[in-house]
Amino acid sequence: MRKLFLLLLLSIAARSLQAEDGYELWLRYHRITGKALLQDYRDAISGIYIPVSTPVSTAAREELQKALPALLDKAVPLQQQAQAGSVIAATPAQWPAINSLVPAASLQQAGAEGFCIYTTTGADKKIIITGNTDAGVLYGVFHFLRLLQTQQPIQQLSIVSAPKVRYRLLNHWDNLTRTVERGYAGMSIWDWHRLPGYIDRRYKDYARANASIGINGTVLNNVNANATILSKPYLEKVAALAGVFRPYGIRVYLSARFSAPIEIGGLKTADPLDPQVQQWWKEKVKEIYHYIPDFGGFLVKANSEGQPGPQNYGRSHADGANMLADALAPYKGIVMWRAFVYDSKGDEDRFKQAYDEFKPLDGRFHDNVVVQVKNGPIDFQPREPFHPLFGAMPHTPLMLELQLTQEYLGFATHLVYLSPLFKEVLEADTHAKGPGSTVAKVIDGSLEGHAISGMAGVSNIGSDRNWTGHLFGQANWYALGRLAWDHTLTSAQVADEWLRQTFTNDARFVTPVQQMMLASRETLVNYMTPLGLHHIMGYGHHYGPAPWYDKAPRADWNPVYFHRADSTGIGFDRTASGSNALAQYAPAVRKQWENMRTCPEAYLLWFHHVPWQYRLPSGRTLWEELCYKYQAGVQGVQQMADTWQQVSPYIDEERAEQVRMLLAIQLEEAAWWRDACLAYFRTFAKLPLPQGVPAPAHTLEYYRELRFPYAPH
Ligand code: GCV
Repeated sequence: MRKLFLLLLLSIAARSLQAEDGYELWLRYHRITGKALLQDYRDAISGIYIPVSTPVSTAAREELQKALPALLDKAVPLQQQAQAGSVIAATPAQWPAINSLVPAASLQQAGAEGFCIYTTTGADKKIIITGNTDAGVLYGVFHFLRLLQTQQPIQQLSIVSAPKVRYRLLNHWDNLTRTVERGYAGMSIWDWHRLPGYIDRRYKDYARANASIGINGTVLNNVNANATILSKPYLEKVAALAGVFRPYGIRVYLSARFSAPIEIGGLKTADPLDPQVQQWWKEKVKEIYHYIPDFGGFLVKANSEGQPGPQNYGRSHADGANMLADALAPYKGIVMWRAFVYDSKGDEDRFKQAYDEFKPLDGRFHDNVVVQVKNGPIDFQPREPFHPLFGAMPHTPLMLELQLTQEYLGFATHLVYLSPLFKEVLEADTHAKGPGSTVAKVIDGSLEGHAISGMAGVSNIGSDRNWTGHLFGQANWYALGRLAWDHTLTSAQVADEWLRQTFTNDARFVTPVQQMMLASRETLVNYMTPLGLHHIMGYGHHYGPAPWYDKAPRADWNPVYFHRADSTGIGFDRTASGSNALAQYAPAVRKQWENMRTCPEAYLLWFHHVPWQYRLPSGRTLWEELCYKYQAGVQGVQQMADTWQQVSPYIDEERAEQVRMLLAIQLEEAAWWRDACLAYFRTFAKLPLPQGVPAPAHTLEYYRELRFPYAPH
């Protein structure tokens, strides 16, 4: 007996010392720490009852069998029938007793993918996790495990939850070579060469992680697409991945190259109105569904940044999208047609081009087309005003595209929690149908009653052991899923959940780190692009500051195009006296933003060319405020580093050290941003640095001469 006890102690000690490398993400399932709570959970949970064994219910069972014994540190057997203390996971069709235990109205509310979690009353209490479909039950299982991992009471559960958005997707910008465009976490996790024969364990863990946060689709390849993905050998590989993801409710989608009929079909044209082209796509789609019967559909980048598209043949985006949509319609597939388009013809403000091209097409897309719109009009900047297309195309479903990979936000080196950025756009009021017409209501379909609704995040996942390069990048993947499921969750809630599951429930860690996460995005905006500056980073790779850069082959790839600093002031005049991009917004928005006095300070230089000595509500001049913001950004990173040092003792050394090292780099890079930008802008403002803002560490020439030929891009 004593020996057994000693062995148990040893195994517990070994476990808590075990190095953690981040691979398990937020699905760590470590033993519940509080004694009383552990006892409560042990009392409430005696076993698992799952009456059927469909592929999805098997995934749910496996997850419960992995998690419950580990969390409770006791055996939690599979049971042949429900009894007191059973955790039951089933649809009412699979276990009809649910009908008398769970209110019918709750099940109705759960819809096709939602779930209900109920603790029954009476002497033989049970926990019922149910939904109308297997997928709903699986989401419920993951939610239940989230409750346990975040140490919530489970005595009287009565939860109903349904996703607010139907298509909740990751977009991988992964190439067939395994490089990842704008990827900073290693190579692509898709091992194309060894597929379909070799199934990496990661595929399943990827699916588990996604299902746990409600993500139900993944676009496997880069929007700058290679037509080869549509060839037979690659479809077999895609089918193998789809097979791994299916039990987790995840469908596979592909980025389609518009010129594929020429490249792999041997046709002379890809004109969407050409009957041969239409026929080619129909046959290709039929072939795809032969391999992948639940294929989700296509994502398309067309006539943008050199990609082929319908305009090559004098046709419109609607012509192109509808042709693909018609091929997919018999199988219920969809087309996600991207609105990220701009060209270098003419000198029209790049801000305006997507709206100008798409607004006239409103109502011309077929029913299974959704237009995918980036959160802002330029390109995933640290802060952008909401895209003017939101609210402007009432007859077309629009889905929101966010970027998890930190192309413009310090790559995988900077700690930036993106939920506040996501929420900022979701809560922005388009005023399309009067006050309260938020972007969230546009993209969840509720504003205009659209059946298709969606949210996508450009993936930050790669082959790095911890998946996202920076451990805190995991929080952005997590936030995408949670907010796509329920955009009313707050950033604080999402951070709290993620921290508790990923690190510890210890409040001495969770509270300060949650605060640090919540402030991190504003901190980054301050040290990179305060007051509405945008797109002033290094050319091509987008690494580091280069506000002086003016050598790009296109005007609108140059930082100088965007900040327009001169001796009189700084900023892009987008009012009626400038490019008039503001005219693309509803009158209520336009009115507020077109006046320098009422325009929110955060967007000031997005819309106005502001004199250096202009006095802001703070009483400071624009120049002073710019300097203070840059300085505040650097101080913010210093605070993050200090906080991290204080809380490190509460977590494992390996992860604490990883984050510490990255914060030290972030601090250096924040100071670099501040110094380089102020050294440059000072040449126009010709004003002294205000008190408290240190002189740049180097000359402007020094910063201008820095080169990074191998920066990831
Ligand atoms: C996939 C930006 C990025 C490109 C990306 C493009 C897009 O321009 O820099 O790498 O291409 O956006 O979203 O299509």
